Parts: sequence; C-alpha cells; structure tokens
Amino acid sequence: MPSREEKAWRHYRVDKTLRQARKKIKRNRKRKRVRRKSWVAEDWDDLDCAQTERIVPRGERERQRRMWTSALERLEEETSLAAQVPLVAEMEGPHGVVIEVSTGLCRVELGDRTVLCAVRGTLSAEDMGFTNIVAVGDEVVVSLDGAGRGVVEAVLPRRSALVRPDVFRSHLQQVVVANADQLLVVSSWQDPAIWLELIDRYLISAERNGLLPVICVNKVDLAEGLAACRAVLQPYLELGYQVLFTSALTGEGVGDLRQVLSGQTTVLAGLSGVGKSSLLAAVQPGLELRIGAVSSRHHEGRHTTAQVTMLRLGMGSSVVDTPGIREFGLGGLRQAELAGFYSEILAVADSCQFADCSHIHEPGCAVLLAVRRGQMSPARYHNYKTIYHSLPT
Ligand SMILES: Nc1nc2c(ncn2[C@@H]2O[C@H](COP(=O)(O)OP(=O)(O)OP(=O)(O)O)[C@@H](O)[C@H]2O)c(=O)[nH]1
Ligand SMILES: [Mg+2]
Ligand SMILES: [Zn+2]
Repeated sequence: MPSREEKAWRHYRVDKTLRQARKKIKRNRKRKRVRRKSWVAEDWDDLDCAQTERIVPRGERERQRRMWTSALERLEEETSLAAQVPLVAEMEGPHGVVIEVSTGLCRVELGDRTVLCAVRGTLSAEDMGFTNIVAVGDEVVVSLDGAGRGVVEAVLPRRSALVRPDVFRSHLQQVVVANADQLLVVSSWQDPAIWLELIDRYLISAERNGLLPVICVNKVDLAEGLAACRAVLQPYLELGYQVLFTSALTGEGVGDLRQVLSGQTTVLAGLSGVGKSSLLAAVQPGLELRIGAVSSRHHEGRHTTAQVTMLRLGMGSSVVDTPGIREFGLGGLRQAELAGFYSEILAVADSCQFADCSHIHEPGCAVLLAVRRGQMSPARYHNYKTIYHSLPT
C-alpha cells in the first residue's frame, strides 16, 4: 500500500501529467501520428545512473516541494474523496507495465498477457530532458485496436529512474529502468575476478538514483573458502552495506537472495559473465534465460542477455536483467562531490586542515591520516582516488 505522502505526490504528478497532456492535445488537433520503428537491440555499454533530479532547473525542486505540500494538505481535506477517485480518472484505457523496450516499440504486461505496443507520436520525452518516452518498468495507459495491437497513450509519473547520458545527445538522459526499488550489484569472485572499484561506482550510482544497493558476490564456489570472500568485503560490511555471498552453481546463498528480492523491483547490474542470469535461474527454476559460457581465453563473459527485460518472479518480485555492462560512468558527477558518497570520508573530513581538501595530497588531511592509522580501508581509499582522477573538476 502506498503511504499517504506517496499518494499525495502521485496525485500532484498525475495532475501535472494531465495538464501537460491536455496542452499537447490542444497543440495537436491534427491527426495523431504513431511512431513505428524497427525492433532493434541497442548497445547497453557504459550504462550510467546519474541523478535524475539534476536536470531539474534551479528553484524547481523547491517549487515542486511546495506544490507537493499543498497537494498533501488538499488530500488531507479530501481524504475520503481521494480514496475513491482513481488517480488517472481522465485517462481511459487499461494500465500496464512496460517489460521490454526497443526504439518506438515496447512490450506491455496487461494483467496476465503481454501486448506489443507502439508509442503515441504526440508523446514527447525531450520536454522532460529524456531521449526515450518509455522505459522498462514504466506504468502506462494503453489503447487497443481490434487486432489486439496496442498504443501507449500516457506514461504515469515515475517513482525512480535509472538513467545514463544519451550516446549522441549527451545533454539528454536515457531512462534505462523506471520505478525500481533496489540495485543488486553483482560481481563474481572469479571469472571475471572481483573488481572493487566497479562496486563503488555502482554504489554511488545507486545512491544518486535513490535505489537501495545490495552487493552480491557470486561464484563463491571458486574461492578458497568463504572466509577469503568475507575478508575482502569486510570494509563494505562494516559500512553497513548488505552483502550476499552466492553460488548459482551450488545454490549457496540463493535463499538469501530470494529473500532480498521478495516484493521488490530490483535492477541487476554487473559485468558480463558474473552470473546475473544464472542467479535468476537459481532463484526461480524454470525461468527461461540465456546463460552464456565464459570464454576461458580472456576470462571474460560474452554478452548473452541482449535486451533490458523485466521478469516477474513469484512473491511480488520483479527483476530487471541488464546485459553485461563494460563501463559504468558517473555522468555529471564532479571531483568535489565524490567524497559525499564515501561515508567514512565524510565522518572525518571536518578535521582536515583545509576546508576544500581533496583528500588526495593535502597536508593535514584527516582522511589520509585515517588510512595510515588503519581506520579507513586502503581498498576503499584506493577506489576513491582512482574514481576522483576519472571525474571532471
Ligand atoms: N562456477 C560458477 N559459475 C557460474 C556461477 N554462476 C554463473 N556461472 C557461469 O558463468 C557464466 C556466465 O553466466 P551468466 O549467468 O550468463 O552471466 P550474466 O551475468 O548473465 O552475463 P551477461 O548476460 O552477458 O551479462 C556461465 O557459464 C555460468 O554457467 C557460479 O556461481 N559458479
Ligand atoms: Mg545474462
Ligand atoms: Zn582531507
């Protein structure tokens, strides 16, 4: 059940969507054009999760908050009424969830069936700073023709959005997944070997997108023992991150994973070949997924999951399996902002000699001291430095 605040927020956002939709309808008295493009796989490399709020102009957030507060007050006055009125009363047609997307087309889950839908040509994503109108996870209103084909007429406001900069128009963002709750950061202990810097990048992205991160170290059957895995992940455990140790091969930790996924919409992120699809198959035997062999020459996986797709598991769990991602950029993040994503740095940074300390080379740096005294993990600090140097000033 959504909370009262959530309802109010949706109420406001839907109002806004309706207003925008009405405006557009007025502007488009001409015949409506339906976008139909080919169903082609896209390149999912360098997926990035930048904060969606970033594209909101100055003052807009404050304005939205005020609007939200007034919507909440309004709702308080009309509690009984609000409970009865469907949120998108004026949008006719069945509501569904987008489970797969390609250029101009998407597959929408409507009750217990899926329908291939085009997107109404009058819908515009660029107004919102996005390059795509619908994303996997979007809740949409569709209209159906006699032959069972559908058209997406409206996209409901998103609760969250996992975005990356558009490849060609970098001022715009591409929404990869909408309305997700958590990000499962999957690494493998071996084949490919665990890469802590990439884990940090995913953790930062999760935080910037308001997704709860959960770390999953898979293929623990390839480790000397669980103690070795635990030791490497100890800094993350100490910082309070949830860490799962799994093996899709032996079934170890799969029960824990099932529990973590329960009732949530989870995005799976991780290099190709770490075992994302294998883990899903272990969580829910019978799921039909393509699982690839890791090429032994490079100890790297080959891309086997070609498209971002949402899968429904039992217990109200949904997972979005993304194809292997080679690089994970942090679009829009600046060097000075990075420390804000390292809670152990934030904890001591006040004691640095310089207020604008970068914690890289300055004298009197409390972070450097903490690392020397063994109070901050050298591995985490190494990641901080490497990521710092990869960011713009
Ligand atoms: N030893 C071992 N091998 C595993 C485990 N999980 C997966 N594998 C193997 O790793 C290879 C890659 O697994 P996938 O599930 O296809 O990996 P993926 O992350 O979905 O890869 P992409 O779809 O390319 O992103 C397959 O050969 C699996 O059999 C595990 O826990 N232990
Ligand atoms: Mg896969
Ligand atoms: Zn410092």
